Amino acid sequence: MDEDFDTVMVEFDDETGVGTVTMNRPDALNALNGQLRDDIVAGLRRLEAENEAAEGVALRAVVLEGAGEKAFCAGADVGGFSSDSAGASSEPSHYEFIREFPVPVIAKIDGYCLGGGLETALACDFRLASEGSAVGFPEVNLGIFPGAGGVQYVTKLAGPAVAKELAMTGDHISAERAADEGIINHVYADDEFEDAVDEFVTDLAGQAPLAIQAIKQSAAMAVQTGLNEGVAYDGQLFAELLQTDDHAEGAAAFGEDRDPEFQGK
Ligand code: CO8
Repeated sequence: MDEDFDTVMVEFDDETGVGTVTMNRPDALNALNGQLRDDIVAGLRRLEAENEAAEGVALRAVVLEGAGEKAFCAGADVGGFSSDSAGASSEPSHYEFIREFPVPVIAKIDGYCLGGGLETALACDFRLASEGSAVGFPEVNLGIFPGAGGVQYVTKLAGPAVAKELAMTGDHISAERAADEGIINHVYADDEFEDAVDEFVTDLAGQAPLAIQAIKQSAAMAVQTGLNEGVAYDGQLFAELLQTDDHAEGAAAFGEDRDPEFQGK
């Protein structure tokens, strides 16, 4: 399945279960206007629809990337920003939609990842970057600040000093420094980037989908709640996973010394 929306391209590989959503405004460094934000959500919904005809879970992982040579995403579209970025809507924002999407979303960062673009990457489950990439929060230069939780996310990942440094200076930092600070998961040499991301994502897509979903839910709970409540929540998720066909398959495969084939049931 390949499908184009106005500002994103969507692909699905039914061999691996990997979907790709490509932000496609390369002339504006994939800056987020209202259409692109809506299309990211529409693209993810389109990919999720792959599960409808499948037995179990067809969609196993999603890669979010930016078209063109220069950027993952250079932030909110500065042109249409004050007029269209703050509109009240009953629909979830693309940030929230990614955060709550039941499948892991991997931000594939090759180039600039700034402002709302960095917040989009931070809403994803993983950030993989090429070594030439740069991240930052330039909002302060516009007299604002990262309005979609950027300081919150970076504080949780890297501590308040790093969050304040990024947001208060507006400086870009290298992917390597961002990885040292825990903001980016892995940085790869430019010529190894495509293969390394493919390998990471394909491996992830081969894991038991319901367990992966439970881990995403557990990690989301961990950043918002106390330890006792979080551990109790994990206990419920675990009890549910014990009843799944995937657990039976995993245990059988282990006993038979073969690779498991998980279906997400
Ligand atoms: N919005 C619109 N267009 C952009 C943006 C942007 N954010 N960034 C770049 N472009 C456009 C440029 O205008 C240019 O267009 P054209 O060719 O028509 O002149 C084209 O992309 C290429 O850009 P440059 O020529 O500037 O390329 P350079 O390589 O010289 O520089 C930079 C690249 C450093 C990335 C530079 O473009 C830049 O600094 N861009 C602005 C980055 C920025 O300030 N982003 C933050 C925006 S604010 C934000 O994200 C707040 C989010 C809060 C969310 C709240 C939700 C409720």
